[in-house]
Amino acid sequence: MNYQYLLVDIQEPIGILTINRPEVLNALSTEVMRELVTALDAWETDDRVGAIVLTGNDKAFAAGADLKEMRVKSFADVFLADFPEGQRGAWSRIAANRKPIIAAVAGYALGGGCELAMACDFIIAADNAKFGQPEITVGTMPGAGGTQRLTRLIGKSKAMEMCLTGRFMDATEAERTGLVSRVVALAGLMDEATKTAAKIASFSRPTVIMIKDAVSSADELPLSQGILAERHAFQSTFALEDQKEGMAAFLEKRKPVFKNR
Ligand code: DAK
Repeated sequence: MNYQYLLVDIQEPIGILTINRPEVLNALSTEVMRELVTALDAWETDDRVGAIVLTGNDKAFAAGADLKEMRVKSFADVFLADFPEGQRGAWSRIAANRKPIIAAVAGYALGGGCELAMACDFIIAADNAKFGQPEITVGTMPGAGGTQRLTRLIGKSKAMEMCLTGRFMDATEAERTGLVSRVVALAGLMDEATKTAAKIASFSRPTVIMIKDAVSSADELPLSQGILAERHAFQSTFALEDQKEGMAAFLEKRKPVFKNR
């Protein structure tokens, strides 16, 4: 598959997707999102890929949905087509991908770009990263999870302030508030992100999926149901050869060899 706006690189056991529209700070047009969903859907069932890094360039992860594309649309256009047409559900589909996805964010992650980073499983940020939901400054509002995922990640007060003022948050504040898992020097961002992805991909794949599902459900489930679902998933890992191998390897003081079985 040839992509116009994505660089696609499989370095087994990980896949690296780079949004490549630098002239407009990686603005997320319908076509960019279509390509992203296509690539991520393909990797969901690709055994060569155990974890994914999604990134942009040093200046921008993505500065939002494409304002040029949106500018001319009427209410009837966006409502009837459930705009962004072709992007419908894209952010949710990315969040629901079974493979862990790390957003490696340098520069701007704004609007739909911030929402895209938050739809990933966690964010590693470069020290020049800037996050924001500036839709209000262009007369609209977040539409792909900004009011919901941001609020769950950093709490109502800060999310409300960011969505109502369009203020950007720098990397230090993003780490302090829990929006990102870690901040690293810009020069080391991809090294850190790919090493982290490779580490995840080295573990038992079924276990990785169960952990991703369990953590992801924490936002949706009441605590007692989440704890129960977690316990049942934990117990089901005992049906895996990899659980026997992992514990045997520890006790025999050797590295485990996981077979994803
Ligand atoms: N769209 C289109 N072009 C963009 C863009 C964008 N979001 N952001 C930047 N560009 C373009 C600029 O127009 C400029 O193009 P030329 O003038 O060179 O042709 C080029 O990128 C470089 O930008 P600047 O010259 O502005 O660069 P600066 O360094 O001076 O400023 C900036 C960087 C990031 C502060 C600034 O570009 C900026 O404020 N950009 C707009 C940020 C923004 O407002 N983003 C939110 C857009 S609304 C939904 C899904 C998603 C969404 C909604 C619904 N559903 C699923 C329902 C999302 C909505 C949004 O994201």
